[in-house]
Amino acid sequence: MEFEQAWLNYTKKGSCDMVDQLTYICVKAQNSGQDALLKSSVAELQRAFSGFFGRQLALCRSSEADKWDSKTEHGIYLALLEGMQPESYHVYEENGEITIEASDSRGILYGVFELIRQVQTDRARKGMKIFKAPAMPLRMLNHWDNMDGSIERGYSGNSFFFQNDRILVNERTVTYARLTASVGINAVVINNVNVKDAATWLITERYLDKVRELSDTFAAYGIKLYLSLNYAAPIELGELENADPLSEEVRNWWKKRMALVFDKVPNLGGFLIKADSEGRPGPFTYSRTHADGANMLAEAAAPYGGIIIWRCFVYNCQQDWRDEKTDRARSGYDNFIGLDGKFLDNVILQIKNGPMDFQVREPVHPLFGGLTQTNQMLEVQIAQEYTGQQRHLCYLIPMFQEILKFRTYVQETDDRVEDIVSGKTFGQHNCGMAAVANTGDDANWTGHDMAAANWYGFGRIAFEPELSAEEIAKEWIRLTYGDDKQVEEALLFLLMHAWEAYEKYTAPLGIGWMVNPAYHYGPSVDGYEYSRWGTYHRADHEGIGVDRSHEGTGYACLYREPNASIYDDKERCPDALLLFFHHIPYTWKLKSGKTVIQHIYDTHFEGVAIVDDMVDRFMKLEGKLPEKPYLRMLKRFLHQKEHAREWRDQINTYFYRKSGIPDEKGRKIYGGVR
Ligand code: GCW
Repeated sequence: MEFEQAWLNYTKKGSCDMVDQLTYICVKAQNSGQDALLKSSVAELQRAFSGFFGRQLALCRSSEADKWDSKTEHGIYLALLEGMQPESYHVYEENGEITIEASDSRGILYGVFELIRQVQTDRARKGMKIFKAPAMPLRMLNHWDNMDGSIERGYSGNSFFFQNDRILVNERTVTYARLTASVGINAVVINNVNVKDAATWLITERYLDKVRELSDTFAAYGIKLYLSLNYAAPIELGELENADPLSEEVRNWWKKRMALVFDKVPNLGGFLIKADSEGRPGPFTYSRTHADGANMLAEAAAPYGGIIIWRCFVYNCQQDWRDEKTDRARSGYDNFIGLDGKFLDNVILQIKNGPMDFQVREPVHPLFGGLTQTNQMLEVQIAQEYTGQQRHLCYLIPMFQEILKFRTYVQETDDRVEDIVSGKTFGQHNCGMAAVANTGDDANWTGHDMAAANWYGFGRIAFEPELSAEEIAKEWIRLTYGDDKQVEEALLFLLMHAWEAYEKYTAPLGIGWMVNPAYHYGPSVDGYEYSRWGTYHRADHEGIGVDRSHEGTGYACLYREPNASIYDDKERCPDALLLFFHHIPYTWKLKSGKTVIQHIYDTHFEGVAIVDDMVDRFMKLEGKLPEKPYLRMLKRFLHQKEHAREWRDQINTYFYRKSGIPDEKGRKIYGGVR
């Protein structure tokens, strides 16, 4: 399959004050010839400068630097030196030379991509001085790719890691690694957390040589490869009768297995595990805890520096919809809070941003701020499972930023989610942020060309959470499409309004769901209402919402104060989350002054109007954007325009029929009560 270069598009004009004098790249590091990362760094610079300026930069080792006449020629220096924080870099200009300094070669590579970004955005100026250090230690992508080549919740083609139960390593893999590393992502899980069939065998001789090849390819770009693990592997590989984490036999089995795996793939970062969740095996079968399960694996992986990332997405997916006391939102918290402090140091709990499942709006997961003695990672999803599946535009970075800035009140300062997962709050080093990836083998990688902004943006905020969503969007536009002002303005408007629009025309006020079961696309208000998944809106003719206050399921009380009291109180709970926390009459007045029902009608009309405006603005770019991406995007935007109407009309009609309350603005709502 053909593939494009996305934002590493070095054909667009960039600028650099000193480019006319730059003739060489000089590497100041011992054994630089053997360091794959330094080689990648040099190659990337050469590629970029030849793409931008048609300049072939020659490579010299430090000993040869003198041979260039320093009066007329200058170089870019890549220098490894002691004393800087891991992965951090300096990029600066002095006397016509550009220097990139770091203490490790990953820092050099990130510095190189920084310089390239500066050139592409016309900021590579005389006297520039940039110092950057990543906020989060682990910046990870989780791919849900299956070995048959399909992708769970994949919206951009098939896997480029797997095909017919084989692992693929090719040119596309290298470009993927370059794109991923260019935004500072340093870890990748290649296979689906639902580990079944051939994927269970990834930790056996059948695949380890190929896993090694892939991990070496990634390593050249500073990316550690991780695998998702099948908790029941000892059984499913036909070697043991059970997988009890406290059984000596099972523990030894894992020790031997880890010895083999790390012997074959010494670069491997570790494993991601989904256990006792949605039918996956886990320690519950043996009446053991998640800590027992995770620690068994952690102990086996520890001698090799392996990390065990254990997911907290654990809930009862066999719920009876009649049961109003059981609350899926509580389950992650209830399952893990009692285990705080019981996990080994090489275990990280991976917690979804919200307590449900990547809805367009959810409160922040109460385990953030709940756990104080456990390594934690934030899991977000850039695959837009519930946010338009990469057919609708939904730029998610503004949402992620809200989550990162959320104050947990676990302590007086440095208590935001961002502080926790950066390791600031509790002094942890095994922590960070993971995103469920949105890539596939489509030529443009992400189905919707503009969905690439989520991949780009995720890496950028995990590295530098203080960047604004808008700055990131601008960078991405500039890097991908060049410096045309009209293009920048229009695409920026689209990106910055997309989440708001999507939230407006889909499920209202934080209630979520209302999608077609199983494939999760398109409106179906009652799609999940009478199901076993624990995802209800409880609408009747008087009102809607789930009572999660102290009188209801008590979920609101899982937060620290003042969050708990705010969420618990209908009057103080933010409008955006009101139906998540409370069952509310349609006639209830929101803080905006509107009733709930009028808010529903208004936002649904507004959401569609924003999309219409977005599409109009987009269509003015005909002839300004390259034809192929323009046509690809146009198709999706026209679909979004129509589909947003479908959402609006189904939601509005549903609530009109339920409540019998007409729209006070008299707009067209279909059916029922007159
Ligand atoms: O809600 C679910 C998704 C599943 C996914 C699961 C998870 C990988 O619909 O497809 O399984 O979340 O996060 O484990």
